[in-house]
Amino acid sequence: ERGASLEPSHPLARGPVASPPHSVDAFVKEFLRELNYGQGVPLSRSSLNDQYLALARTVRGYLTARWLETARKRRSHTERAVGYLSAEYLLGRQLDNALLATDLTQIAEDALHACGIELDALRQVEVEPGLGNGGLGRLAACFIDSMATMGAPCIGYGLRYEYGIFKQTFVDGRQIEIPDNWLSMGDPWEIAHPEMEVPVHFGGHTERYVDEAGRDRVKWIHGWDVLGIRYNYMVPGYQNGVVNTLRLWRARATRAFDLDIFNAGDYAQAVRSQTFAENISKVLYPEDSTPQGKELRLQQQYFFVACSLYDFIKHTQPTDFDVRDLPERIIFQLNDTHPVIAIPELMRLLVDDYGLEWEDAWGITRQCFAYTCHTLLPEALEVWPVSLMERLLPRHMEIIYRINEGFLDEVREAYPGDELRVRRMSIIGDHPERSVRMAHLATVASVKVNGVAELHSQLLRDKVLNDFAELWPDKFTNVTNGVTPRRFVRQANPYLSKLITDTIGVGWVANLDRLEELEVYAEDEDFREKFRAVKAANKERITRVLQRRDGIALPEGHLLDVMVKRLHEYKRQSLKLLHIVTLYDGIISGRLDPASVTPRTVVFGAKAAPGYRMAKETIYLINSAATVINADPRVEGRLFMAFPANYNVTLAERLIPAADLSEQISLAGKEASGTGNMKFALNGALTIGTDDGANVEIRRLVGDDNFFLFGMDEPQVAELQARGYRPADYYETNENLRSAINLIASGHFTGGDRDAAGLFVGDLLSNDAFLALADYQSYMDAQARVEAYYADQEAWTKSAILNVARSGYFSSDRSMRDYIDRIWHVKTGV
Ligand code: CJB
Repeated sequence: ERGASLEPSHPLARGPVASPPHSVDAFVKEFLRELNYGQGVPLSRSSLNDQYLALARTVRGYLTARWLETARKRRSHTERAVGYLSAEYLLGRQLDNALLATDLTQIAEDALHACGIELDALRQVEVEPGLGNGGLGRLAACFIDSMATMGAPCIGYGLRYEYGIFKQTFVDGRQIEIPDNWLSMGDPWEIAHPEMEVPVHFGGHTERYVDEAGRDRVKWIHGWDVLGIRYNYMVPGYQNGVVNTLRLWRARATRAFDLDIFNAGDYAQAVRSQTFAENISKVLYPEDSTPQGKELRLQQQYFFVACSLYDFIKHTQPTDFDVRDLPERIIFQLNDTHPVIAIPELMRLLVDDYGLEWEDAWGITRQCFAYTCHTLLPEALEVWPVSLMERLLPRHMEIIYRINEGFLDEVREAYPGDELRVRRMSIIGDHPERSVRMAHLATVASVKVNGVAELHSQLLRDKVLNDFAELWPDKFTNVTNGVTPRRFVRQANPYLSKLITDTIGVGWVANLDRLEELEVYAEDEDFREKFRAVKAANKERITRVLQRRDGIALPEGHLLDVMVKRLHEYKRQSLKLLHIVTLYDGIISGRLDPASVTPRTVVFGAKAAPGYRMAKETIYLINSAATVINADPRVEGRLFMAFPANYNVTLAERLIPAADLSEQISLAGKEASGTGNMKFALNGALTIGTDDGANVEIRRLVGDDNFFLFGMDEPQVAELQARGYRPADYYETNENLRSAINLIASGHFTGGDRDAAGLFVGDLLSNDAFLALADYQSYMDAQARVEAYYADQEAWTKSAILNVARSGYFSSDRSMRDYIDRIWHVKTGV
């Protein structure tokens, strides 16, 4: 019998078909179907990878039903959405998050058990997609999670790098980078659409012409093209039935390249030019907070942004959509300057392709973007040489010039005769070469410009973008960063989660302010004991993880002191090293009785940009010091250093819940926010930190008694630098400091090789751009306060509980609420 044909209006054709039922039996059936028909193996012959892929696809099936349903609902209304434009998404593993979002964790565990498989074994198979460098990329991942959980319309746009952030290993203590071939076993979470090709153009030149209506127009005669291929990822909200989209682009050569190959005499050369096009989405640039100014990087930026704007207009809007309505439909959030080339791209689309008048197009464009700045380091603000722009994107360069003309007219009108100011504010800079200042372009075109913590936003207004804040005071705002409590508490810390849920109910996972209900339990002895048991269990867990993963044997019963973040001079891993070396030096020189030292394990995790020499030297010195200190019997086991290689999201999820002490020791005025600091506080670590970034807000909320503050504040730093900073002054006058530096310089940690420590020591003594020596004594004093406080476990535990109870503010749900209220004005609840 033949089935009835499905008209497009037929309910089954309009889909989605119902989600599979939430039962162990149904899950087993789906899983076996994926294994048999998807992987093509029976259970009895399946590999771990087969099982993982089948499991992931099973869970994806449950998500897909919700995803289609979310899309269906959204199609029927025309409300504004957020287009989050980010060159990085540091997602972390997907499986657990998807299980939690769909409330399938227990069912999956039971179902797999029935098949003789342990869920935990399959969890380990997943390779995390490392499509980001650090804080900025992880923030993007937290934000899209929160938008889905709030039921807010948001589509994330980015790049599907074939190679993510490099894998770090150590050879003789030195960092070696290994390519991260994360797709080699297949990615079950992506849905590819090779048929969805978006053309992207580069190079060539422009020509003027007069159109039928007699108007002057510009045509871009392209030099070469690539195609953008769409890859969708589902972004599930937490148990609310909403699934949003993350859309990442992959570059593919056009058929013109294929044809070239066919016609070319030089087959090999022709294939090479195909590779050239596909290189665009090949690899994530591993520099963090320091732009590299490489041509391929600009190609990446333009590529993903051009694909995304085209996709939004052509593929997500009705066919009769009028581009003049764009501001009602979309707000593009620029995650730092990486996607800022979207501004001239939208102008180009509106003026050249849709034939709008310049002023109309500019009026629209100025409503469609908002810009987040993530730095205060002036050298970290991206600039692109005009010569490169002209070669790669000639039409965009013209558009930027014209935007700049109009903008500088505005400046001249507001400040007649102030040509110095005009030059400072210009989108085009002249030194050291003529270049486009992407942060200026972003600021000019955006509805709002925000920093990522209160102090950072204030310094943006007062310093980095001061001229702009004077001209447009209302444009500037703050949105303090946040982290998703689903991944970083609920998943990462199941023991603490259970304790919290048993105590105040489960509502906190989607409403983190409710953690304040824990406040009263800080005074409850029984609760404190349970809280300590959670910490102890998390320490046991990280001990197992580090043993298995790195062969590191953590000692028992130590204060666990953790510094994990990218290796950067401004973050001052050097200062942490000086602290440990000072303790060690004190012990071996007999000035410090080892019995008086609090047993402490210091864990570092940090990747250095491959070309960042000082950062790599610091890694080498930390590893060298670890080898020597850990092996020295004079220490009597009271100091231990661990530096597991390849710190990533997966390790963070294991390590942070076990920490007692969180190291947030950047020079005041340099760390825009920090988000690791929030994760530690939420998991009950106390912070030792400077008055920098979001530390300021953490300290205000958790209270001075529950935070170890040290170091100069930003005005003091500015003052010292204005006076003239001489690190040698501190070396000469501080005996412990001098002795510690001398020990490093003597080659004690580097097998007698003085040169091996030379760069590090030389820089500290003659330059020390981030004032580590100036903050040294204050840091040592604060560490002494840590030791004294830790000796009173009841007091320490109270403080740790209060850190958890008072950190609900740092949920990325709250950050999203702030963006929505102050910048995006989109509706939530679908
Ligand atoms: N950040 O991770 C990066 N990469 C950059 O290129 C610039 C800044 C970091 O962004 C985080 C999220 O806003 C901040 O918390 C962090 O302070 C900042 O360094």
